[in-house]
Amino acid sequence: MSYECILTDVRGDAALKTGVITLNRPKQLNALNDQLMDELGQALLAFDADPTIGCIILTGSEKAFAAGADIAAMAKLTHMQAHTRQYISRNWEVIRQVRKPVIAAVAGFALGGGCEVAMMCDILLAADTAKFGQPEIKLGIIPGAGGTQRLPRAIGKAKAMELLLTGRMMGAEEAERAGLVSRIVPAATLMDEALAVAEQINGMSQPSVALLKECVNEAFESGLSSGVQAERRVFHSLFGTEDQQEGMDAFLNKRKAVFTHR
Ligand code: CO8
Repeated sequence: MSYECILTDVRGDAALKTGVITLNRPKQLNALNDQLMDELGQALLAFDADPTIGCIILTGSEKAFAAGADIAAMAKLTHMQAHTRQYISRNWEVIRQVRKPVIAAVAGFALGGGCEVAMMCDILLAADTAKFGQPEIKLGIIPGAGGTQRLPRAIGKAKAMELLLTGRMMGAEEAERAGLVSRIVPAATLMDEALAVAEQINGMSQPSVALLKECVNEAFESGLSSGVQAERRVFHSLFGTEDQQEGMDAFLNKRKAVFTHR
């Protein structure tokens, strides 16, 4: 598949590899237009369906993960055009359909829709140059791809309100302190670090990985007791896998587990 607004690559030499998607509209700081979002959706689903791929990494450039939805493409929209999804909002939630872990490797600006896409990922690794924000309020709009919902869940209401209502950007350190990102790494090693995390996960039992992701996401959808119940059912079901036998046998015999993902 050839794309114009993204680059795709497969990295690693183990049995399970890592799919890398790089947002690539450098002149517009990776502003997210319909074509880019369509291509991103296609690439995500293609990696998700590929049995040789474990994790997926989503990244941008040194200067920008993505500076938001493409303002030039949205500027003249009418209410009805926006509402009927003729021009925007196609494919914005595809990333949530992906069953494999998606790691956002963020350097530079992750603003507006860019911050929202990063927050839809499962792990958010930040370069020390990363800057996060939801500046939509300055454009006379509000976030439209989950910013008002995912940001307060990630960093709490007070800080989220301040960032959303003022459009202020926060740097990597503040984002880490607030719990938005899992870790800060030097910009020069961002991709190596993301690939190392992906490779670690690729070495785990993949049924466990997919179900673990489902369970954690359930924490944001349901109440505590139904979430715990869902987790318990998944926990029990994993005793039906060969990987559970292998993992526990390997521990007891002091050797490294070799999972077959069955
Ligand atoms: N859209 C379109 N073009 C952009 C965008 C953008 N979001 N961001 C930057 N660009 C373009 C600039 O217009 C400029 O183009 P040109 O060279 O042709 O003038 C080029 O990228 C470089 O940008 P700057 O010269 O501004 O670079 P600076 O380093 O001076 O500033 C900033 C970088 C701070 C990132 C600045 O570009 C900026 O503020 N950008 C806009 C950020 C923003 O407001 N983002 C939110 C957009 S709205 C949104 O994301 C809503 C999401 C809703 C999703 C709904 C789905 C259903």
